[in-house]
Amino acid sequence: MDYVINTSLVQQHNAVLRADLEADYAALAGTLARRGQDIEKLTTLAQGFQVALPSWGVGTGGTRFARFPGVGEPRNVEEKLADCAVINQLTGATPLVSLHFPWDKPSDPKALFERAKSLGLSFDAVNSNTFQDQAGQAHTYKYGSLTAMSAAAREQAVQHNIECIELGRQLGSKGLTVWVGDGANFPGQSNLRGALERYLDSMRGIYAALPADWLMYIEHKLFEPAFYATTIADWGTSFACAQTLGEKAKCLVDLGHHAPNTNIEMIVARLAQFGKLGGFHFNDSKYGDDDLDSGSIDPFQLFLVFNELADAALRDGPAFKPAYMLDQSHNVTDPIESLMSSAVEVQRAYVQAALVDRIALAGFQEANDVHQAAQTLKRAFRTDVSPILAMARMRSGAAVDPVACYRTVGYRAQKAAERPAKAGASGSGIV
Ligand code: LRH
Ligand code: MN
Ligand code: MN
Repeated sequence: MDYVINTSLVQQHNAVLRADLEADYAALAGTLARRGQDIEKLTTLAQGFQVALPSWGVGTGGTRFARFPGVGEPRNVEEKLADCAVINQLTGATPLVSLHFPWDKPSDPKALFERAKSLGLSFDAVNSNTFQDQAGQAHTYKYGSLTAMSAAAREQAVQHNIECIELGRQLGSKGLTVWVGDGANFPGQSNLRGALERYLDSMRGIYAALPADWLMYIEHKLFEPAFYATTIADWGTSFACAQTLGEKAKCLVDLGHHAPNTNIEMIVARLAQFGKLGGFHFNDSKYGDDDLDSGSIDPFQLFLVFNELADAALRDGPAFKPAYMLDQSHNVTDPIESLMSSAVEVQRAYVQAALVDRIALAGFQEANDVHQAAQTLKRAFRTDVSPILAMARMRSGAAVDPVACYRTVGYRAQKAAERPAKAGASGSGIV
């Protein structure tokens, strides 16, 4: 395998931190043992955790006001993969990459597949893009894509999604994520029911092209770019569409795609209960679609989401396996640092949720002991599992402290020299 960072540098970094980590780990093992929990099981669990990286997250993002590029940004999909490989090498938690077409459209899918493989990476769900016009396309999406009044624009959008499936198939992907920005900016602009009928009609065409072992993830979002009525605005609409389309259609929950204060963990519980929870785009947000680093604003919410996932996994067994992906935009931090920290934060929530004493919790719930039920969750959430995560990384050959290691090896400075800035270059294409 091609390691992007010299493995002996990672080992040197770990050697310096090893003694302190072992002491912290032993102390936590003692605390957990008194609670009847085996730290080794939790470390094994942490080592098995994976969350996919968004290819569009490794370049500096931007807002609709400006983009302030960083240095050494990846200029093509191959360079994006190299950055993803660094994140995976140092965290040991991100061996999957989610591509976005046409931003990441490979000229030679087989060569890209091989390149990813040599870097220890493979591909998670591929994302289609009908929220912006592509160079040379015949019909505009200005007034919608899968819901457009123009049958030709709808057909073009359907064909693009089918092309994404074909590319994804060659890359070993097993899923297609469909998010459309379709909607209305003004009351009266579009017939609300008619738009959803057209959406379903278009989605049936895409669904029919899915290989047998693929899933289609329907991603909802409250608003933006449509500011009055978004066609797939909420989990209810997403659920109804997934239900209508069939078994292979599931709902994707992007944490930032809800109104502030929405009880997202309850949405997760509902979708899981009815077999339609397909996966996640993890990020954090204060307002809406902020795409901030996972766990940076409301880590308790992230924990509560994983608490529902742990409950669903217990109830449904191995059949329950939603796809975990990050979807973030980094404007003022180094994207590699943000993605590493975010992967660790999602992994942290996963391990903390495994700490919940579910038998005690069920007992408190049955006895209506509200205070102790709430404290049972809080006890797990307050436990600092950092030594477990660091030990999991060290045992997997990753870095005890990924960001510190990344800074020490000077990867960004090296890329700054190798990848001179391109005027107007954007990681995501969204500015
Ligand atoms: C839409 C979204 C969706 C897109 C990505 C770039 O806001 O979350 O997942 O594909 O951003
Ligand atoms: Mn998303
Ligand atoms: Mn989003």
